[in-house]
Amino acid sequence: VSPPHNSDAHIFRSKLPDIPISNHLSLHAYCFENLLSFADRPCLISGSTGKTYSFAETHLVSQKCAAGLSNLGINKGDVVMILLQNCPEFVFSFMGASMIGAVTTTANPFYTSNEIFKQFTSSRAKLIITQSQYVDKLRDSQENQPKLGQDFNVITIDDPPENCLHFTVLSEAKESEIPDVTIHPDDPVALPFSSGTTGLPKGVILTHKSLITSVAQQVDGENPNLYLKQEDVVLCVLPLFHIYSLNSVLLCSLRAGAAVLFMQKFEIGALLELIQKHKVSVAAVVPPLVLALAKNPMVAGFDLSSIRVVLSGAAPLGKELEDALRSRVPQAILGQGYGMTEAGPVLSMCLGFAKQPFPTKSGSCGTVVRNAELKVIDPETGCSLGYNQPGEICIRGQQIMKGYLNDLEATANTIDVEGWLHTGDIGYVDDDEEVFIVDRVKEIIKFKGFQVPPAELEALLVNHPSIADAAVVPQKDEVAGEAPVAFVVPSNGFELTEEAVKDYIAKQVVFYKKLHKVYFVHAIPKSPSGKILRKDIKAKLASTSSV
Ligand code: 4UV
Repeated sequence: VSPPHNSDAHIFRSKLPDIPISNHLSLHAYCFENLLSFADRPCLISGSTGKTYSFAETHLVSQKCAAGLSNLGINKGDVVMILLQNCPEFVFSFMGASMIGAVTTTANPFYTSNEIFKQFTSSRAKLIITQSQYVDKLRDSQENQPKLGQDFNVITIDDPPENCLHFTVLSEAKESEIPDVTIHPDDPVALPFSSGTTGLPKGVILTHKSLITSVAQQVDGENPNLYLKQEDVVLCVLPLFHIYSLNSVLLCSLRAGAAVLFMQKFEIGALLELIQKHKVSVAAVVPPLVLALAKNPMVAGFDLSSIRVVLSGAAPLGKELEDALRSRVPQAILGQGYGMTEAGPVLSMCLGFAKQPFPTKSGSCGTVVRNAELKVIDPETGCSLGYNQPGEICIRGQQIMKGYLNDLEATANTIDVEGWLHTGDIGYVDDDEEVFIVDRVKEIIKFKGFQVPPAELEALLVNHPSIADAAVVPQKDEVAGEAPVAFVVPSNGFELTEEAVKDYIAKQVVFYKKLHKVYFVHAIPKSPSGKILRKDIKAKLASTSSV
């Protein structure tokens, strides 16, 4: 299908001028390019132990890990799975893999065994780097799945259980043994999983060029869009397995010379302690964290005056909430970033974070990043729309994914022949070039910013012997933003309870994919081609919950 004639497309650009971007480099060379000017400054700080690695140490241990991975038989193009909470070893492993041209797929350590193996198998990973507490899940593979010790190695960053290796096989290898590899800018370096606009989670191929471009769009240039200084302490509480934290917290800080403070798991008291103790200056958060910072009474007992920037992203942030947080950290600039894994990930970023900032409005998701083009199209006709007209947001630039792993069809449905990536988000650009997101036309449900792919839950539901058909849609939730709820058609003659269905799903998925409600119905509304009519179900849901 040829796209509609778009030569007259209205294309939105950043207010910042384009800059030269060193995306001919490899990602590690780019991130550590300016290392010598801040070699001895703190780079990685463990929140729990206080242990700090300087930039020079971080670089050196990453090189050792590169050699160690190579010694274990990992070659250019091979995939390594990182299954870790936030910690320095995450960084050493990721950068080390990059240095030998290997690819990292990042997964949530709270995933169930099945969720882990789905991603592990689909990405054809060769090795898992994790913590001993998660190893039992890795022994729990099904008959047709790969076996620990036999088909893949496991490395733990703490005491290794039976048949596992200790992280020192990587971190104590000789950096002189790094093999000589040639890395092409279009080679993959990261493989996060995302369900995109439809279907099951898929491997998103991010290349050296895409990630360098995205980081440069944020922190490079004389007037960086996201100005990070060497004196900054950047909070890393959002999980590094998600692209938001990996890119905008870790990679951006490495490039800019700012310190990254790791917190393994969000807990408000510990978080406030850390902010006060380490004088956190930049906090990357998601709306539920904004809620905690804005509303939790404990906040009043801590000194948060070091915070100069709060970046919120991954889900919509209400204006009232933003204003409530402003009263808690009046000295800070609050703003949003808008990202999507497939987009590399950042599409737009608040220009209030720039070195020479622009005034911005609350509720906006920022302005399209520099060196990129954004357009808004009419979802029906595909024609591009002008200022203040809502439509589907599309993005084009060198930062977007190369495509989905082994899925040409899904790739073609997401990136059109003109190179535009279609986000499935509905939004508009206002007269000040600020992007506002108003709706989502894709299936994905966002629970606290985490992806919940309805197709995955629907597949599990119809696997149940007493369920004939099912559909999963989002329901509004005060704290989480959205939560998944199911419409279920029981098979003829079977009795099913809501609790039984909820338990059945809960056993198979990570906590944020659990069903919050189950509605029993006689049929799932579908189009003639068999597609679930999610709009109709959502409308029905809206009318039932208002009764
Ligand atoms: O694929 P994903 O899980 O990716 C993300 C990435 C978010 C960010 C945010 C700021 C950054 O600086 C950054 O590096 C990465 O969430 O989910 C993509 C979908 O999440 C919704 C939207 O529907 C995307 O298509 N979303 C993301 N950011 C926002 C948002 C936002 N600020 N406001 C509303 N929805």
